[in-house]
Amino acid sequence: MQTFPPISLIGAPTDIGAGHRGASMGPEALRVAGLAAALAARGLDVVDRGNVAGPFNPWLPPTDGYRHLGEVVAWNRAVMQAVAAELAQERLPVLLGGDHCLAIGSITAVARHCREQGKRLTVLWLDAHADFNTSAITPSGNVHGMPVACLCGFGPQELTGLGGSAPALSPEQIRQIGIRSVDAGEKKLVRDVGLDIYDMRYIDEVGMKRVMEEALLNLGPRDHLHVSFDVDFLDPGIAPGVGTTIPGGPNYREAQLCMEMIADSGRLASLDIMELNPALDVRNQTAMLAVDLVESLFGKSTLMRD
Ligand code: HAR
Ligand code: MN
Ligand code: MN
Ligand code: MN
Repeated sequence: MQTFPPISLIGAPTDIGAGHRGASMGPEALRVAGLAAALAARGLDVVDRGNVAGPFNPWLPPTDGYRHLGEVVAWNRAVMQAVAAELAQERLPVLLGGDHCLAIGSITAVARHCREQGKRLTVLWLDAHADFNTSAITPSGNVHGMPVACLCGFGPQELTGLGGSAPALSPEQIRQIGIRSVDAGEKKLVRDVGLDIYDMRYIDEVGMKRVMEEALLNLGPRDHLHVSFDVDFLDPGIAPGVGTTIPGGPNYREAQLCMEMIADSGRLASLDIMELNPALDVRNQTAMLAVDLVESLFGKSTLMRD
């Protein structure tokens, strides 16, 4: 079993990049669902750093293909700084979203930390969506549909260069799991860059076990594994509390196996929990499910394997 460094929870209460209001309440819903206590009960050292701050959501239509670009940049800068501060103290940052545009700041900080420490970074992107849109092809202008493209250098300079000049990631560092909604222009772009996508069709055909074996292949002691968990990865039947539900996602056991196999890899070093929208949830069930899955991600297992 992996021994984890001390964990820092960082809330980012905004829906600035989303198409529905309400992800701004995500951090508090995860706290109410008992995230810190659940991790502490596993013997982990957990500190809740509270929330980072940023501009309010003016809820305006897109301009030049982006909604709220200035505000998105401000929030991502705040997130990047907060995540970098935890990594610098050799702590494991857990970002509580907030919409998924904030993964730009989070992963930019992680990528810089890995570069400085000579670590190899791999990002597992658990999502219904590829999040690889650009201003030219986005159907919505919502930046939560663009973070993976931005991290790979496709996007506005303010976001692609958040941590300096070079893109934070190259496409070979990313493995996407659970994908089942990709827009037409986005589809062409992910093919062109060769993004490694384990979509639902592939999960149906070979099963979650083989998918995770392939996605986690060749991780060694020099590897830093970042998990960016968009809660809409999960089937909406078990996780209704997200802004953009897409039918046909992983069921409870498939999602648990995915998390358990990540835990078994022993390489988890940073995490985002994103897109939880309490305004659309039912009695906080999606937040409680997310906490249950994150426990597995940190090594909780059935009695047969402890
Ligand atoms: N692909 C659509 C768009 O870009 C919807 C994106 C929804 N994104 C998220 N994050 N919920 O994955 O507008
Ligand atoms: Mn480190
Ligand atoms: Mn999504
Ligand atoms: Mn997403």
